[in-house]
Amino acid sequence: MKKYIIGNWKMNLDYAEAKSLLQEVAKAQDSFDKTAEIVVCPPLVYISVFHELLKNNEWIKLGAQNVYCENNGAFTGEVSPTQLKSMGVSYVIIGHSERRQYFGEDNKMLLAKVKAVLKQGMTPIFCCGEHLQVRKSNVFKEFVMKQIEDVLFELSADEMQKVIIAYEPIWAIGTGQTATAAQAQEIHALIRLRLEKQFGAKVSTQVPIIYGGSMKPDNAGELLGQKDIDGGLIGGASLDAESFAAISKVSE
Ligand code: 3PY
Repeated sequence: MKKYIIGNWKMNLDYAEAKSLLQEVAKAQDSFDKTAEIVVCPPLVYISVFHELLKNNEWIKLGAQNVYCENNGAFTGEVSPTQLKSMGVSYVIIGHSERRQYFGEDNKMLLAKVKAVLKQGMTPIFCCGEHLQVRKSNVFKEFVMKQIEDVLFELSADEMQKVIIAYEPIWAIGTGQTATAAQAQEIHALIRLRLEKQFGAKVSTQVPIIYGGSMKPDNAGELLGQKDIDGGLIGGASLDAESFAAISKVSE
């Protein structure tokens, strides 16, 4: 399966900085793995300008960090799937731990978002992962599986095979601490097994399961070398074109 190298810029960079980073990434094409799917997810406010800037660029795909579940209506401040679609967005991050934690997004809302994004032919990147306390309590496997079951097991097999799953242990986000390759692989393999039981072998082998949480050039090789790790959702390191490219290269 092809590797997915997805940059989550979060709420960083002013317009001049964001534009210049996108231009640096675009100029560095030769430094990226040509076989990988390269996606940038800038703050929503820059999506329309990025759509224009990427008009003649076929290898950088545009992603959004969030979306609402309705296509239009009185939802002040929200952005809809059809609006994103009309701006050339192909991927949408859904249920990042920061959205669950700070904006109270629950499973019911996340399922509605996943379905709304699929309906527009875009790819949801569904995030799951456990807090440090949960990891320490030793029920972390059940915890992550429940996040997946409560949302993704409501989908049909046909819908499921169009989703990307991102496993992001919360204790490794923005902390500089990364899950070891073995810790990440253990959960990725378990997710794949649960997908197989629920949707069958064909779907389970088709769904990319990517890792997020302080992925950097110096740990990416080991993580991406694992059998069930199909790419990275990259935070801080995606804010530097060279590091972002280097992460893609180690997966070549
Ligand atoms: C991180 O690596 O910090 C992320 O949260 C990526 O989404």
